[in-house]
Amino acid sequence: MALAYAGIPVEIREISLREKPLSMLAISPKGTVPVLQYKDLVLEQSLDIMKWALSQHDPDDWITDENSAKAIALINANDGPFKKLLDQYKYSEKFPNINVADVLEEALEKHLRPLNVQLSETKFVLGPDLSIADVAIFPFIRQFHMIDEGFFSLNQLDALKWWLNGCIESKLFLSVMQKYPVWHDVSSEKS
Ligand SMILES: N[C@@H](CCC(=O)N[C@@H](CS)C(=O)NCC(=O)O)C(=O)O
Repeated sequence: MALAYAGIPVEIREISLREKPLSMLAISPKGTVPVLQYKDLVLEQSLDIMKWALSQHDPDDWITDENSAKAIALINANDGPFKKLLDQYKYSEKFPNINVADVLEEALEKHLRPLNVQLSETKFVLGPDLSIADVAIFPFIRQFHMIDEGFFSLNQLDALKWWLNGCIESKLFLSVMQKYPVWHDVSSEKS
């Protein structure tokens, strides 16, 4: 989304995580996606890719000197502790010693409710305008919501649900959230 918003043309190579292309591992041996390659630059973290895209072009001020500290703090809370809870919830069979009810309680009290309170006051997580924090966080909230769509209503997370719907229905998200053909290195040799 950040790349599209910044107007940076990219060749998207969708990959199979079960069969990672050697061309990808050659530039990024850690083997996670996304990876961005531009000339000699290789970025291996989503947030680094977002920040780089915005450093090229950020017409609506998604990140500014004023909002960046708060944005990064929210994104770190999301990418660290919330992502851990999301994985425990989403792949609960892999965590037999963890009680899903405890996971949900912690996600609710430490992450979802505070976001809901903020979003009851402002349209976006940092204030009246969309920022890097909204775009970095909502895909994880979307995944959480997809596991049990009744959970948000049950827990009166109405503002959070409203915000999430707005993000999911946005032109920008719809424009990038498409199915792409899976890249195979051999096809590059053929073409
Ligand atoms: N912190 C990294 C996380 C990247 C990550 O874990 N990506 C997952 C897919 S969402 C992955 O590539 N996993 C590798 C695998 O499953 O083999 C980022 O934001 O870029």
